[in-house]
Amino acid sequence: MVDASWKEGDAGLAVVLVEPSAGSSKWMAKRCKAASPMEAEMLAICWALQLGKDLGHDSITVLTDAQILAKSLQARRCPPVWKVRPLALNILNLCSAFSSCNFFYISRSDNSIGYSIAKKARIDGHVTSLLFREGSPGATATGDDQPKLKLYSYWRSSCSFRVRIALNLKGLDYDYEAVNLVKGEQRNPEFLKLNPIGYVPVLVDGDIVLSDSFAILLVSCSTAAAVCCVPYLDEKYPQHPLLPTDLKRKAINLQVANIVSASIQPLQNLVLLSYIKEKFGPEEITPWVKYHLGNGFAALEGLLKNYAGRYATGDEVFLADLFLAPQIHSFVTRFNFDLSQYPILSRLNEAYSLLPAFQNAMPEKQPDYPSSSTS
Ligand SMILES: N[C@@H](CCC(=O)N[C@@H](CS)C(=O)NCC(=O)O)C(=O)O
Repeated sequence: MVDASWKEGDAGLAVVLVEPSAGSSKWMAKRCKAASPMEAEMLAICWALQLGKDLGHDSITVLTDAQILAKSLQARRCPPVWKVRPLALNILNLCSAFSSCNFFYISRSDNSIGYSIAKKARIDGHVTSLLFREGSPGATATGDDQPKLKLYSYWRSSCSFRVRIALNLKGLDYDYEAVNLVKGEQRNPEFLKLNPIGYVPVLVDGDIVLSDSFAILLVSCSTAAAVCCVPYLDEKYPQHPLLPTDLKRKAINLQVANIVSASIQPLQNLVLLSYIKEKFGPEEITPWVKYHLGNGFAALEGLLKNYAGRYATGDEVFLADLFLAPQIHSFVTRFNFDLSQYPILSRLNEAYSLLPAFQNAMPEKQPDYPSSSTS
């Protein structure tokens, strides 16, 4: 599978080499110059053919989302754009190295991994080594030879909910390890070894233990560019990037995420509410939560006025949405507050409810969701 991302002369090329007999795939990406999107796509095709040839393959099938290109090359014709004729001849020449060489069209949505990798390569020239993987090419793969991800989670935890959405968006399979916060399992010595502060979520990825949703979603800083903070999951699993490339939108995503995770969620955390209940009485909980969540929601509503599209910062799902959906869900279902005074947040909530990655991350869908809602 090949794809290319192009903007103003810069291109990112991606090749996902699938070897069905070995049941494995290799993902590669690089940045280069190209005069047009079509030229970029053709450079990606050339690269794939060259790789196939170097690896000694006898037959090859190239899947591209450039429909006209696939059709022309399959018919061994040059595409109807004279500027790319030399490249087309190069491709057709490379074809003759194989006993069978086919070109087929693949839809953009079926080629989403290739697109994400190519886009990342265009923006971040250092991605080549990061993106070399082996394993199944499917969007769900973490790699055949890698241990499955394990997520320590609690059904109602909004911080775990954020990570569940991200894993679903990236199509990453994981084992769900329930930690019952109401029973105090987060303070078991075994769990404290994973996260000394006794909070979920914790994500175990091979020998890496990430015990904070921020660590999982945000803090791995790329050495490639000082300005670019690449989320851990994006760096390791580039499909469906969590941050936009546009600097302003990226900043807004980080701002929303930080408002939710630093200035709203901690004020509703179980450990704090238990403390308030014990020190000041149970009747103090609702006014406390209402006051602080109200402040936070008003700020978010104002902030998003200038950015929201179908989702928080435009028409694509990004980090801000991963933090907003769980926070809104707990506002409505855990505390039974009225969301209608926040029209943008209400609309976003509706939009999230239609997305499978969000639906499947919902508290009600988790294996530890209690059959009676007493927990
Ligand atoms: N900054 C942490 C906060 C984690 C957190 O507060 N987790 C809550 C659930 S959303 C928790 O485990 N609370 C346990 C308790 O209050 O005892 C993160 O983003 O992961």
